[in-house]
Amino acid sequence: MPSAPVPPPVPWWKGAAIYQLYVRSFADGNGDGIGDLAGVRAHLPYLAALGIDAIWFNPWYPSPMADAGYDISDYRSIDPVFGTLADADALIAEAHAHGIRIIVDVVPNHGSDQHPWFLAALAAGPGSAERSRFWFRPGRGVNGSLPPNNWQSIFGGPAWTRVTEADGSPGEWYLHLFAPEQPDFNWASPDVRLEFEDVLRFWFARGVDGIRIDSAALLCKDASLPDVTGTEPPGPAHPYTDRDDVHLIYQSWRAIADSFAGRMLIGEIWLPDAARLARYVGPGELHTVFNFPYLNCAWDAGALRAVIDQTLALSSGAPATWVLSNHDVDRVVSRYGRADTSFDLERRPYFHAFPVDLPLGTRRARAAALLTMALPGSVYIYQGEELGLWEVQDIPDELRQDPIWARTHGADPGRDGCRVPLPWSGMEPPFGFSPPDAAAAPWLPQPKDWRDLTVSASSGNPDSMLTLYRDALRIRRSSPELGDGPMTWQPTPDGVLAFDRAPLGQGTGGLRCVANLSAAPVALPANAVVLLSSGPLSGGLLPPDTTAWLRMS
Ligand code: TEU
Ligand code: CA
Repeated sequence: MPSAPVPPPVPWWKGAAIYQLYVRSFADGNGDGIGDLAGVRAHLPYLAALGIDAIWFNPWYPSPMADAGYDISDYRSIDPVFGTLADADALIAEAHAHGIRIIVDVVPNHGSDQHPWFLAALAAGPGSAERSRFWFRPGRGVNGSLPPNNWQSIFGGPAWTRVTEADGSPGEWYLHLFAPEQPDFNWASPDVRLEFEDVLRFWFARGVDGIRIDSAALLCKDASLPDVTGTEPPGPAHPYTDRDDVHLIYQSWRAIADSFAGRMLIGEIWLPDAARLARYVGPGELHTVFNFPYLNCAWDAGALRAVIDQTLALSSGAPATWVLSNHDVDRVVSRYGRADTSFDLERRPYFHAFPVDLPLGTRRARAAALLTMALPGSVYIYQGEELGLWEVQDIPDELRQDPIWARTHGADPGRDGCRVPLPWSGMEPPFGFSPPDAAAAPWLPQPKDWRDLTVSASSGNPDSMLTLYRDALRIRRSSPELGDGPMTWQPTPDGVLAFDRAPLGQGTGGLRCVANLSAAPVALPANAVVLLSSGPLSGGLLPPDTTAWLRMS
């Protein structure tokens, strides 16, 4: 008798809850004021108890830290400030023992100006093979004193910096879409392609379960380096964003990932056009991409529903990802406490000009957390979101670290406000981030008022954000309806979102999520048991800015 066919295993990332861990700001093991791998290892039980399935680490490689580690000088090691490769190996093994998978950040668009290839390119001079791995060009104008074209750095200022040649003369210019310390690699160079394929294999062989690809739509450039007019849409005609040839790179990366079992590729791609975004998760390419339209969306039922529908329609079989926050954007409790609750990282000063109503923002962030964790697919949680940390907008100028601040001459405050070290315990800074005998203060100052948001203060508190995240993640893990699978919208009054999650093939019913974004309380269905709600019900009604998870009978 033939046995019943065994269904193929569901890939682990399809419904995973993934914790984004920004190492510099997570926990400092050795007291130098900077988070490190020892600090992460000491707190793995915290992450296991939180109920996450995987950790994505922001770059942990050797780096001069001109852009907090996104300027990498060695893609196969660990920065000494964070630890050693042996620490990383131990951390990967310990995380796996907790059932937690590991995703690492790979930055292929650019390296560090201290990367051996860039130093070799400087030394070798114009026309050399070493320079062909980057974008070196003579300048325009008299004596080549003007940049080769009009491209601007995403961090402000020109995207070109002039070098001094070995003989001391003013020389060629090199391209950097970000800071000058981050020269762009030339992806037309076979050396570059082979190098990164090898970097992928290096980390997969060490047991890493996934790769987050930084600035993934920017790698390929029009080799004629034309001026931009600012009207080119991302795509084949754009000189450097979302060009067609970038897909060939990810097809070969996918083949490498598939040659190891169960490894995942996620792209960081900021594209306004959902159809172009969807191409990256087409057949034979990336497994998932970050859902930035969802992150940028206002706290508005109609707008959110449109983004959710668009996300699910365009994922072409790839699991959706849901992300409220990351290390580049304002913290969610601050965003939702402003009169404009949308976000756009290119207009940060506009958003920072609004006053923040923190209690309102926190109530909405709680509701958004339950809405997000109920949607079909995987969810990303940026460290500190589970504590309800706010954007620190009043960091003294002289302590700001983000190159965006300096390169825009203070016009854009940059991203330091979402990168402030986590508060773990105690009544005053460093709130257990560093050991008691620490030699240095945390690398960014923590607000005194975070004493109420520490992990210790939150742990015993039934009303804390941490308790909500722990409860939600526990229910999400133990409910087959949640994570990957279908969803069905339910009819609702204006400003209310409601949908059912049911296990595949079982129709509707099961678990219902109701989010009230309207100004009036709404009734909940009679045939429901409330499993969890982001705030107290009042007289059996769901108040404004509150979400509930219901078990339907
Ligand atoms: O961010 C990429 C980035 O800055 C995008 O937001 C950019 O605005 C977009 O690609 C423009 O089209 C990543 C990292 O997340 C960030 O922390 C780094 O600073 C940056 O790359 C450079 O590595
Ligand atoms: Ca440290």
